[in-house]
Parts: sequence; C-alpha cells; structure tokens
Amino acid sequence: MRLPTVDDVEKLIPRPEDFESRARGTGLTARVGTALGIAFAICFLTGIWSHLQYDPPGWLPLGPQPTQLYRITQGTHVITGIASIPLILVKLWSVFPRLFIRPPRGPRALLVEALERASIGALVGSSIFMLASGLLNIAQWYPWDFSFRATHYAVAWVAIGSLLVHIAVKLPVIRQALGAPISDAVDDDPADDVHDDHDDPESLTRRTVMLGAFASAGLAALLTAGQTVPFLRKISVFAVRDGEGPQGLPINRTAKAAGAVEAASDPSFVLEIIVDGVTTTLDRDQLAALPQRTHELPIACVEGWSRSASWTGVAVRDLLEMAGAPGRSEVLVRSMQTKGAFGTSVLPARFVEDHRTLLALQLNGEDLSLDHGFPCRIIAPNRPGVLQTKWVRQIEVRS
Ligand SMILES: Nc1nc2c(c(=O)[nH]1)N[C@H]1C(S)=C(S)[C@@H](COP(=O)(O)O)O[C@H]1N2
Ligand SMILES: [Mo]
Repeated sequence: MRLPTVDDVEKLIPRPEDFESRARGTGLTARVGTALGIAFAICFLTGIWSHLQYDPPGWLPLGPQPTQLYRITQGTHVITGIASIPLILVKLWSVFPRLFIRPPRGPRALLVEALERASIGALVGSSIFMLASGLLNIAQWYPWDFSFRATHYAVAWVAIGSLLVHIAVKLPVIRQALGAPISDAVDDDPADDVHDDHDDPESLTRRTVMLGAFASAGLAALLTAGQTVPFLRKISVFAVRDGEGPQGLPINRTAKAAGAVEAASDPSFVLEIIVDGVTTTLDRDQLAALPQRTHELPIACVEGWSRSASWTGVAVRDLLEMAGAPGRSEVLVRSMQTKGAFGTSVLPARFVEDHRTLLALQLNGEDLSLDHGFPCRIIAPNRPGVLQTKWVRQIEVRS
C-alpha cells in the first residue's frame, strides 16, 4: 500500500467551482456586505457612545439632557446588532467557496494572500464574537469568565479596524459589483462566470437571496425593537424583556439575586448622607415627609430594553442642600447589595444639579416594590440603566 501523496489529499479538498449555487456572486456579496457595513458602523458608534456614557471622561460634557438620548442610542445599538446576524450569515455563505481558492505561487503573492486572509480571519472572528457575546449578554447568560464590557469594547476595535482594511482591499471589486445589475456582476473569480442567473428561472436568484437577507434583517430588527419602542411592544417576540413587569416595568436583577432582601426590608432602615465626613440620617418616613417631586423618566438598560415610568421622590439636590452640601456636587451612591456588580454608582455634578434626578420612593404612584429598589433608589435622566442604583443606603458627597 502506498501512502497518500499531497496531490491525493489536495484532490479531496473542494475547489471554488465545486460549489454550484448560482445565487452566489460579487453582486450579491457587495450589496449584502454594504448593508452589513452600515449596520456595523452604527452599532460601533452607538457602542462607543454607551461606553462613554457608562463612565463619562472629564472632557465630555455629558449631562441629563436630552433625557431620552441613551435610550435611543442603546436601543439602536442592540437593534443594529441583531439585524446584522442574518446579514452576516448570508455574507459568509456568499463568499464561503473562496476559502478553497488554492494559494498562489511565488513568495510575494503568497505573502499578500496570507495577509489578506489573516485580516479576513480577524474580521470574521471578531464579528462573530461581537454578535455572539452581545446576544448572550442580552439573554443575561454569561458562560465566560472575562468582563463582558471590557472585552466587548476591546474586540469592537479589532472588528472595525479589520473591516476598514477589508473595505480598502476590496474597494475596486465593490465598486465594480455595485455599478452593475446584481445578476450580471462579473466575479473576480473566473470560475463564477459560468453561472448566470437569468437563463434559469427555476433557480434561486441572487436578487431573491439579497431580498431575503434584507427582509430577515428588517424582521429581526422589528421583532426586537418593541423592547424599546412602545407601539411595537406587542409584536416583539424576540425581545428578551417585553417591557412588562411588576408596577409596569421589567426587572433586571431581583433583590434576592443581589442579596439585598434582608437589609432592604429591615424596618429600621435609615439613609445616610455623608458631607465632609458628617453623616445625616433619615428614615423612610422622614424621606417621605420631605417635598416630593414626580417626573416621567425612562429606565434604559444596556441590554437594549427601555421603558418610561412615573417616579416620585426627593430630588438628590434637595437632599444635599438639606445636609449642607452645595447643590452642584458629585456624589457616590452605595446600595445594600451584597452580591454581584453594580452595587455603587457615581452621579456626576451635572446630573445632581438637575432637579429631576431623584432618590425615588414611588413608581407609577405606588411605593417601590422590593425588586424595583425599595426603600429608595436613584433615577436620573439620560443615564444607562445599570447606574440607576436600587436599594440605596448611602449618598456620599465627593469633594
Ligand atoms: N443596586 C443595584 N441597582 C441596580 C442594578 C443592580 O444590579 N444593583 N441593576 C441595574 C440595571 S442593569 C437596570 S437596567 C435597572 C433596572 O431597574 P428595574 O429593575 O427597576 O427595572 O436597575 C439598575 N439598578
Ligand atoms: Mo440594565
């Protein structure tokens, strides 16, 4: 028996021309790719924005206005991410046979090919990681040990960087493909020229695949958008949270999950306000006896769902003034949470200054339920949901 030679093995590996679907072609790839590129660009920019809102750097004058801004940018981030999934599947399917193009001969051509393939590898890998990790985060399933936020942010730069390289390399092909009708586009891969849509009306055409990809992306967006767009709520079967929950608002983390039940339901609760090392305490009845304000404000979760509600409580600004601090101070909010992240948040002075930034006692006209943050929680305009700290026990002015 003779050992198989390299040539024997090579014969077993398919060649691009072995993939017979006539629906593939650069006309399709370029169009779906353009849509995907636009979705990625919007997703990237809104993602960077979310990162900045989460932890505003000093140079960015981020404040409580416009009230709905984070709700819109983060809703858009999640919707464009989800719409990208059918687009990337079709895009990958349309170029898949190119994986089997045989390496060119000659060291220089080989090097160029290797670099191009490496950049495509980085693009495909990072894109799949972004969409998959985003999706799992929405589902609140964390089968990993790394920090979601830091990793999702870092890999986003790899994805967008390799996307720019890819577009630069492919620009001539993209231009040519977009300039011609979708069925006629001539491939840079000569093997594809034999395929021609319009002589076989029975076959799946490139146009059908393209329209199918766009329709799936549109449908995916529509079916998710209801978690943030009120009038789409009823049809949003994909939304992980449909905007419903006790007191008309979803709950992300329950008091039990946060290990806050015991402290939060203790009748001897007092809120501590610390100014210059001096602590003022107020129990819940005293808080309720202070002048109350009511505002309509949204909870806008990083996971893309959002919902407006009517909140009643004491303005944080009023509390600080009462405790002897200037109304324009930065404060550190601590909760009674004993398990998991998001137990504290920093309220920058711009937010504290706004009288709509509340230490809320009531939601939609009723006392807060335990899961919505009883006895009191922070609610401020234009803030990511994770910073709307529930079960507040202490407010400390930072000098
Ligand atoms: N102390 C504390 N506050 C918290 C959280 C938390 O885990 N711990 N989760 C936040 C997140 S991620 C969101 S979206 C909102 C949700 O508030 P809700 O459950 O009242 O709708 O609460 C925020 N406040
Ligand atoms: Mo959230």
